[in-house]
Amino acid sequence: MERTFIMIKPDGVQRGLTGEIIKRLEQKGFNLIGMKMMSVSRELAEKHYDVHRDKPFFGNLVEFIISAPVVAMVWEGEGVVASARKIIGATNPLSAEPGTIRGDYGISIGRNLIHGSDAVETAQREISLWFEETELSSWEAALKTWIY
Ligand code: RTP
Ligand code: MG
Repeated sequence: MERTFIMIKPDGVQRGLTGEIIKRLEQKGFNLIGMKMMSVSRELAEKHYDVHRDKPFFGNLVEFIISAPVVAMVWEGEGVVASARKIIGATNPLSAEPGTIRGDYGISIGRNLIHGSDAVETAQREISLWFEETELSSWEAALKTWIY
């Protein structure tokens, strides 16, 4: 089953959007299989955003992610990587469609509330960076009887 890594960034946590964000993914039908609120080390933030290391916004991005706690999650379901990106919306909240998380709640590209893996391979890398396999739960029994 496909998995994606979702992180509610410090602004999403501080604006009280954790429940709303979880609700949207949950009601879509995806399954939450791991979650932790945590302070992020500089090392982890830099590894997570390694692909952006040479971009001008890299320094500010890392400082922001380590500035206050985030909620790190793993979600599972058919097509969850691409679907979660649609639910999240475009990187710049001003361009994000209404009805998406960023479109409904954000205005600033540097404070866009939430991260979602951009491809299946990226998701695998990010999940192993942020979670131990033992921190993830199985929905196997429930899925057989309820969802599929
Ligand atoms: P994310 O990785 O956080 O889920 O966001 P994304 O895929 O939609 O966007 P990405 O291109 O991966 O950029 C990562 C984060 O860097 C910040 N950013 N700032 N021009 C800028 O100032 C700029 N561009 C990107 C955003 O916070 C973006 O989420
Ligand atoms: Mg990205």
